[in-house]
Amino acid sequence: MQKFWKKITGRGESEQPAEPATSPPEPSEPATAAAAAEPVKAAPAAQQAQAVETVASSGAGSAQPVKRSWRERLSGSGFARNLTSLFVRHPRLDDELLDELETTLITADVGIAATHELVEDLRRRMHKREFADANALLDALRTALITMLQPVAQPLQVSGRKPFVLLVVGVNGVGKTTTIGKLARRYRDEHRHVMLAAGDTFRAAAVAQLQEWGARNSVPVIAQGQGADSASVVFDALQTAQARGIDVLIADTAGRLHTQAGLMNELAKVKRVLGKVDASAPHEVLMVIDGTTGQNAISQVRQFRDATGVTGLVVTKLDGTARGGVVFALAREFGLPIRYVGLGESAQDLRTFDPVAFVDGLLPARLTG
Ligand SMILES: Nc1nc2c(ncn2[C@@H]2O[C@H](COP(=O)(O)OP(=O)(O)O)[C@@H](O)[C@H]2O)c(=O)[nH]1
Ligand SMILES: [Mg+2]
Repeated sequence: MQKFWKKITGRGESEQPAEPATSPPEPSEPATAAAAAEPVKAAPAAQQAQAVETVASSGAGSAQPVKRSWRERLSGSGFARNLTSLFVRHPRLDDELLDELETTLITADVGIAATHELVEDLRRRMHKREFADANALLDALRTALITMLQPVAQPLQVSGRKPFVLLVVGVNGVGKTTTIGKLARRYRDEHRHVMLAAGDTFRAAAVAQLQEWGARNSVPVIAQGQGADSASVVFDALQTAQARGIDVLIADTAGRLHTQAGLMNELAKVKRVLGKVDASAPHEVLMVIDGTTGQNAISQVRQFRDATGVTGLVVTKLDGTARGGVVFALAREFGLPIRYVGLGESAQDLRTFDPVAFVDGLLPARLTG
């Protein structure tokens, strides 16, 4: 188990103190003029440590970068390229095409059982002469892939509660903080009052990274120093959010602590503490998964689900990866809603999960000849 944990966290222990604050690349957004820090008193009942809040004054919402299509974002991924080249190399309907399709899907981490089922169904239909040509088979594949994803395409509704509390969990490096930054931007653009809580207190850089996203988007960030009790930061943030009539509170958490059990305990505690302030909170436990980790994602979800009661997923880094098939494997294995997917590093690249756009981004449009 310990070995597995090392594997999924995927980074050497030694790198941790030196890790720089990742500054999210958003070249089209000019740096905020005056990132006037506005210190705010902690809510009265907040626990011992004094919360520090930073908020930038303005500068958000300037020139919007062009939002690129799913196909543009996904066509460069290894998965899409492999699918396209498969149909180019096998323009005719035969068993070889299906054998290679099977290999391609398994290589992309769709999962052996799901792939086998899908390919054998296509094979049976092909032998019954249901498909006139490879285009017809491509259509059937498209439909089958979309059908696998449709049940998990359940967008997150954040309007029902005030504040709506999102607890974001997942192993180190998967894109939690980046996703929170992108969500802050999205909800703010929807004219909601957003607040962030820097619950990853394990690494100093994590707090700075969240504060930078907050400053960039004029969204307040509740933070305490490195090493502070994560549950206390989040507790404090929820009380402050309630007092200020915030619409959406998004809490970041650590993806790695000294031990795996320690992390799971901390996350469970954070969740419990939120429940003390608002019995219905958190309203969403959003688990972020790195789409390039392949089948490993399955064991990660199982573990976080058991410890924190995950209610929704975000799959990041689907741009560029050859292993994006894990989205299908996750859908089949857990049936948990996939709320968003990450198709790149800028704020616009976090998309509400859309199975049709996703599958169309992966498959070749139409075969010629
Ligand atoms: N290409 C790509 N990179 C991403 C995406 N989401 C996050 N990243 C990058 O992944 C790295 C780790 O992200 P971070 O948010 O710090 O992960 P955390 O440790 O889970 O908080 C950063 O360099 C991000 O820019 C995505 O959708 N696509
Ligand atoms: Mg982080």
